[in-house]
Amino acid sequence: TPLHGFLADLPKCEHHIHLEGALAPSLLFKLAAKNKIELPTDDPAFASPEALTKRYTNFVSLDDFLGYYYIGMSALITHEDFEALATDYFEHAAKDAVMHADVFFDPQAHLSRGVSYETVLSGFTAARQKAEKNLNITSTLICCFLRHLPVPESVETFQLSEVQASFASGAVAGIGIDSSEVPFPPHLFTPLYAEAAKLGLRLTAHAGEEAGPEYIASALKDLNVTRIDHGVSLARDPELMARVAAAGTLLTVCPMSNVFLKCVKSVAEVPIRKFLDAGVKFSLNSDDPAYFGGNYIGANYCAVQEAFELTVREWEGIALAGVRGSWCSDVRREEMV
Ligand code: ES4
Ligand code: ZN
Repeated sequence: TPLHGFLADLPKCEHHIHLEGALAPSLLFKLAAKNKIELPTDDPAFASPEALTKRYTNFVSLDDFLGYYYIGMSALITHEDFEALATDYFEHAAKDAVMHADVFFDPQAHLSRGVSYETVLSGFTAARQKAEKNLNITSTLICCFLRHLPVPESVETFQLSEVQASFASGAVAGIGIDSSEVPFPPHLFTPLYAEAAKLGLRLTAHAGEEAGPEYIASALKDLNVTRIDHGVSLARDPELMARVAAAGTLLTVCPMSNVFLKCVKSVAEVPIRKFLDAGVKFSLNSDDPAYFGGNYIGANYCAVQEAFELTVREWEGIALAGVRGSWCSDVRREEMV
């Protein structure tokens, strides 16, 4: 790629990475063996890490991927498992010159398996502290709620004393919604976001990945989000796109994820040029790098460059929007500009 060295060294902020989506097949098999978790015996994809890696290149949809994503995380049991998972992510991020990452996690997917919130949070927190000290990567946690589960369950999880404590301490800075998008429109989660807003939490939501722009409009109007995760379908509604540009809402775009999950046929179909022309702010992100060909943030930057041949000035604009849109401290932000 032209600009390859420039893009590799460009300081990056990542805003759309599910820590559970950083679980590589090799670590998955290692943890399953250690924890005596039986992986499915009726799916040949689980014959070996190599077979699983190959299966991960053939997802047909978001829901097809999510089936593997939830099986994968069944191997995560102890504090050390969660710490190892997040450390693996931060080590990859360091190689791609990431300075700050706002990272998602899915507590309901662990609580339902009998893994405590304390185990998940303490494992991730240990990895974050080491990443800050050893790799100079700061990070913020975003607690995601699963939209395929009943809304009252998300509110109950949100109200748990240990979850509330993680908000009060600042360990978790914001909330999001993820998992199956259709038929679970954002407005269903209005009660959850109303509670989060009362606590002054940062608000984001996955929208416009498989669903149309009406899901993006609902996330903005009903949930009051300041970010949209994905947002690829925004370009189908120019009037809404102009409103998003005027509001300064950040889209956390994941180009290679969109290709792997068949939301688009190629990275060239992701409306990067339309967003630039309309003045929509966006960042580029890896989403679930271990499931999408081992493509971390740097590979996503390169794929966008190959498809769009952006200028150095355009890349500087993208990098700056990422710093300005990060949910880091203002002290850290000043260090990054
Ligand atoms: C996800 Cl790509 C994507 N979309 C929605 N939910 C998710 N959870 C993990 N990755
Ligand atoms: Zn995502």
